[in-house]
Amino acid sequence: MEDNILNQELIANKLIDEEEEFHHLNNPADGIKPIIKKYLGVPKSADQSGNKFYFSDGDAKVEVVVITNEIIRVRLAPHSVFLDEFSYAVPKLEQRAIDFTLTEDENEFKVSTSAVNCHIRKTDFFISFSDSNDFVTSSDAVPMHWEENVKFGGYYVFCTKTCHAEESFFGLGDKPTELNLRGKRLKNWNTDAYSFAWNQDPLYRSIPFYISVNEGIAHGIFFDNTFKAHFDFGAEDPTKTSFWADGGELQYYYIHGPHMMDVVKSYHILTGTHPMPPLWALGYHQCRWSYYPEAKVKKITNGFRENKIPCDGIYLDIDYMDGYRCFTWNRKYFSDPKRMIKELAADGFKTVVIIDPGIRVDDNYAVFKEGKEKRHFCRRSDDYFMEGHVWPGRCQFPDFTNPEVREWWGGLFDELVQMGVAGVWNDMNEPAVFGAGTFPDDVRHQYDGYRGSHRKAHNVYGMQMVRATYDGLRKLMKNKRPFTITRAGYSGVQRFSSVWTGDNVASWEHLKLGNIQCQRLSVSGISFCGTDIGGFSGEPDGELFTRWIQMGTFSPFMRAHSAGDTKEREPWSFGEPFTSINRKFIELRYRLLPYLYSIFWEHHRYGFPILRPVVMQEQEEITNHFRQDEFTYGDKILICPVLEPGATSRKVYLPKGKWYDFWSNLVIEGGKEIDVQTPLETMPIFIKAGSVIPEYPVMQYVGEKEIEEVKLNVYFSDYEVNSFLFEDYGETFAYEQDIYLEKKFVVNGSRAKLTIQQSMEGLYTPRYENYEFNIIGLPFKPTRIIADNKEFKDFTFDKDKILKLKLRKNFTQIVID
Ligand code: MIG
Repeated sequence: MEDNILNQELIANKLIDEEEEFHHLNNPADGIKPIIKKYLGVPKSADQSGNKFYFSDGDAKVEVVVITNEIIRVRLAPHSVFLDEFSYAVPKLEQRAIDFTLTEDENEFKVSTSAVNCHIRKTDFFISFSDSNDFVTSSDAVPMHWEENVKFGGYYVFCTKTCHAEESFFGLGDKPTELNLRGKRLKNWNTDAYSFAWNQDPLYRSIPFYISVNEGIAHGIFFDNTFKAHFDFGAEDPTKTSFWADGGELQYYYIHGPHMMDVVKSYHILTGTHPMPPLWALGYHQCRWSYYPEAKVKKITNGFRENKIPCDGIYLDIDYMDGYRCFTWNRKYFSDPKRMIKELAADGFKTVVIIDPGIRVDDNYAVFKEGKEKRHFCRRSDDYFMEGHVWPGRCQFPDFTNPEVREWWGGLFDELVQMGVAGVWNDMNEPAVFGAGTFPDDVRHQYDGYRGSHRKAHNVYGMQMVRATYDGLRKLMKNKRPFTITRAGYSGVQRFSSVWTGDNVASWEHLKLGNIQCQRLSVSGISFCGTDIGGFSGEPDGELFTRWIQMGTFSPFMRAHSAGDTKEREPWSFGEPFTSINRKFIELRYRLLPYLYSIFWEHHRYGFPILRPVVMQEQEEITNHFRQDEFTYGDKILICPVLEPGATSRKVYLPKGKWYDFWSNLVIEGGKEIDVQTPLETMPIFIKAGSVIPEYPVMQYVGEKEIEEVKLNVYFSDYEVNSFLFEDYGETFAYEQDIYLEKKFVVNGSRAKLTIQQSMEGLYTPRYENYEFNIIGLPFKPTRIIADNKEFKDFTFDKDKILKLKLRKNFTQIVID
C-alpha cells in the first residue's frame, strides 16, 4: 500500500520533470510549445514614486527600484499586480541612494545613479545596465517573459540576457562543478544528495546569486525567487544567459561592480553576514555518525588530549536520541547527559548535538503532542497532515515559515541549553523525506503571513529551521553566542548559521570539489563553511586524510566527519607520519586563530568573503577566470591545497606583488606560476609582503590558557600595506555594544628603514600586555629601533635575519633603521 503511494508520487514527479524540459527554451523564435509564452510589449508610460519607477506596456508592468548607487532591483508583474514586498533573503530593503534621475529620449527611458544607468528601450522593452563610462555590463537578449500556466496559481517567469564571448560566471552557492560556471545549466531545488558526484545538480542549498565578469568589469545578479529556479550560462546558446523560475515573481537585483569584491560586498548589504561565532567554533571539531555511548565519546575526547591534538568541538549524531526523537536522550547510551557535557566542558570540549526537522508521530512524545495541539505541523492542501518517513519512522514536520512555530521551536532547546549543549547541528532540512525525496508540492506554508505551497517554501524551509534554532539558542544562552550548522539553506542563511557541504566522498576528486565548493560558497555570502574532512562515505587513506586536514586548516569551518560504516577516522587513526602532520596543521589552525577571527570580523562587519578565489585578486586577467585551486584566506595568506595523490610538487599561481613562502620566508615575485615542493608534511602557503599576521600560542582548546603575549609576524615590504587585528571576549554579544578592538597596522618599508604604525577603534581591553614581534625579510641589519619616540635596545637579530622584540601592546609607532 505504502509502496504504491510512493510509486505514484515518483511517477508524478517524473511527469513534472519531463514537462520542465519544455520550459528551458528561451527563444521566442521557436514557437512549438504546449504552453504559450508571453513577452513584454513596448513601454508606453513611465511613472516615478520616490525611488521606484514603473514602466507599462498597457498590461504588464515593470518596476525599477534604486536601492544603493550600485544596486537596482527589477520586478515584473504580468498583469500589473505586484505581490506584497516580502523576502526571507533580504530582511530590510533599505533605500540608501539619494541621487537618482529618470530621463527620457526618443530611444529609451533611463534611470541613473552616480554609478549605474538602467536603460528601458522603447522599441522592445529590453532592459540593460551600463556604468558611468557608458560601458554596457548587462542587457536583455529578449524581453522579460512568462508562461501562464493554469496548473497552479502563478507564472513561470524568464529573463534572458546577452552572454558575451569571454564572459565568466561565479557564485551560485556550492554547485559541485568548475568554479567558472560558463557553459553550465544549473537548478536550485534543495536536495539531499548522499555521495553526490562531480556535476550533480541540484544539491542541498539554493543561492540564486551569480557574478559575471566581462572585459574585466564585474556585475552581479541576485534572482530573489524561492521557487525551483534555473540558470543557463551560455549552455543552450553561447550568446545567452538565462535565469527562470517555476513560479513567483520575476524579481532580480542588478548589482554593479566594477570589482567582484564590490559585488560581493553589495550582495552582503542585501542579504546580511554571519554574526560573530564563538571563538571556539573556529577551532577544530570532531564528528562521526555516531559517537556513542558516553564511554566512546570520552575515549575520543581523551584521545585528543593524550595525542596532544587540539580540538574544541565534539558532535553527537542521531544515535544520542531516544528512537531518533528530537530533544530526547537515549538513556542507555547517555545515562546523565548533563554530567557528561559538564565533564567534557571541563576538558575543553563543547558539545554539539544534531536536531532534524522530522518529529515522530507518537502521542506519548511531548514534542509531537504539543506541536499537534498547537497546529504547528505542515499540512497538505486538503488539510491532511504532511507525513513522511525519516529516521524516527512516521513523522510530521513543523512549518518553520510560521513565526509562531519558530518561536515554539526555539524554546524547545531550553533543556539542551541547560544541560550545557553549546551548538546545534540541523540536518535533513531540505527537507529530506525517505522515498519521496521531499514534501509534495501541495503542502501549504504560512510563509510569515504571505502564504504559499511547498513550491514556494521548499528552498527556504531549511533556512527558516536554522533561523528558529539560532534565535531560540540566542535567547536561551543569554549573552552567549550560539553555534549552529545547517545542511540546507537559501540566500541569507548566513545570518543564522554556518554550513557544511553535505555527504561527500573520501576521494581525491571530492577533495578538489570541496576546495571549489568552499570558495564558491564564500563568494555567495556563505563564508562560514567547510567540508566533511576525510570524506563522509568511503575510506580515505592516510595521505588523503592528511591532505584534507591541510585544506581544512584553511576552511572557515573545520570539522572531520564520517559515516557510521567506515573505519575510525580521528586525526591519529592512520599512524605515523600522518598523526604528526595532522597535529602540526591543527596546531597551525590554532596559531592562526586571531587571524581567522579578524578576517571573520571583516566578513561580519564589512561583508568581505573569507575565502577569495584568485580571480578576485586579478579579474582582468582572463586566465585567472579558470584558476580554481588557489585562493586567499582573507587577503594576506594565499593557499593552494595539494589535490593529487603522491604529489611531490605542484604549480601555484601567485598574484602580482611580493609573497613570502610561509615555510622558508623566501620572497617571491608574483604575477606568475611557480613550482612548489609539496612533501606530505607541507602545503603551499604564501604570505603577502607587508602583512602583519597575528598568532596565538598553541593551545589544546580555546581558553585553555590565559594568553600572555600575542605574536605579530611582520613581513617586510617596500610598499605600504594595512593589516587588521580584531579582539574581543570571543563569546558574548558585547561587540554589538562596541566592546571590541579593531586594530590597524600600517607597515611601510624602504631599503634602509621600516615603520610599523598601530591605531585602534573600540572599547575592549585585552588581558595580555605585550606583543612579541618577529620581523621577517628586513633588507638591512637593524641598528636602531625607536618605539614611540624612545630608543628601544632590547632586540635580537638572528642568523635567519628575523628581528625579534617585545613591545607594549599599546605602541603607536616603531621605526627601525
Ligand atoms: O540520512 O544523521 O549529511 O552528516 O551524519 C543521513 C546522520 C542523515 C546526513 C548528514 C550526515 C549525518 C547523517 N545524516
